Amino acid sequence: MSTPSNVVEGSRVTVAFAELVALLQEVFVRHGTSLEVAAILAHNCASAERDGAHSHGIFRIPGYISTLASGWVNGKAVPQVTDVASGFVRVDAANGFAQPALEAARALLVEKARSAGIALLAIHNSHHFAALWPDVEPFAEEGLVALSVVNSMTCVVPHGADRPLFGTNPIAFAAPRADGLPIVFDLATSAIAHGDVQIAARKGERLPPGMGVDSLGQPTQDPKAILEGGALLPFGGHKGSALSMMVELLAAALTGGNFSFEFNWADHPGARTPWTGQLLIVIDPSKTAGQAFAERSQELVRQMHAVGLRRLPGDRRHRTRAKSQEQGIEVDRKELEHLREIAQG
Ligand code: NDP
Ligand code: PYC
Repeated sequence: MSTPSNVVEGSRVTVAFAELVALLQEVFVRHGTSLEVAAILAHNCASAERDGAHSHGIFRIPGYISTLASGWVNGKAVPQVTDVASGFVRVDAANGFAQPALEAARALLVEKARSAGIALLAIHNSHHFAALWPDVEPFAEEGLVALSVVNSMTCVVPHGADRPLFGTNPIAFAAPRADGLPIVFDLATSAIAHGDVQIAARKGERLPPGMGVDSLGQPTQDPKAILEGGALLPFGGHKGSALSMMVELLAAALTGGNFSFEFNWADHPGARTPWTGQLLIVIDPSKTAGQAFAERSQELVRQMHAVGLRRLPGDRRHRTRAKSQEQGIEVDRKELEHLREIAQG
């Protein structure tokens, strides 16, 4: 992979989406995944980078590699799909990544959602190390409504408690609308994603107040204090805490996956990917009574803009995507060179 990239300024260069996908695919295969898994993870990771979702783009590659090297995750796992009931699909990800499990079940899930109006996908024995919006947005692109939750690793103190228990537990939602890209939000139920704390620590930046506590349980704005024995707080006090609890119940208890506190990766130094579960609910809104759903969601957006809203969730990401598609994905030159090196061995 020696294609020269365009220099933007200083240490920044641009790379085409297809080139980044191909490069990341080589990286994954080189570090122990099957070609099928590599293709899915590479597309996911490059999409995050393309959309400016930096906490889950190429920043995550060292974590994927160290996890694969530790033997904690099976990069060649073949997911086992079970057709449980008219609206229920289950996948055992076989200690592999969650995205290939979703891919393996996608066609059956959509078929069930279109026939019954709603279908549920329960993934367990899975590792999710990525942003959640790539899992839901494609359903909205084909006219469906999708909701997904995934739990992660203990690092969030439930509201009113003394010690961490929950994961950062994101919730992602996508719905079609008549005149534009789908409406999508994707948010951690912690005050800040763990990935963003790592990025702040790496840059030597302080966090806003209210994100986390140090090892003594005292409020801190120092990301290193949070990472080294401290913990995060849920967003919105008791409300975010309740949502995080819901994610544990849906993503773990309902799927058969681990709660965020139930796995122990201590015997696998380098392991970074939470071994948990994921739930998706897909709804076919063509079954809705009355006016088409996409028209109704467009009307909601129109009214939100009419009262002064400038930015919908997903707008920043979609704008960044458009810029990346036009000009290439902007990345750090050294990071790109490093990817090219590790793709070779
Ligand atoms: P953010 O707080 O950055 O954003 C959350 C959502 O709010 C996004 O949809 C974002 O849209 C939107 N948004 C942000 N600011 C505004 C604004 N001013 N006005 C309107 N909408 C806004 O995300 P988080 O830090 O909570 O999460 C980051 C990522 O981390 C997510 O992709 C999540 O899935 C991932 N994550 C993954 C975990 C895992 O276990 N796999 C665990 C925890 C987090 P936009 O994207 O357009 O900015
Ligand atoms: O950013 O909180 C996070 C996270 C956990 C697992 C993957 N990302």
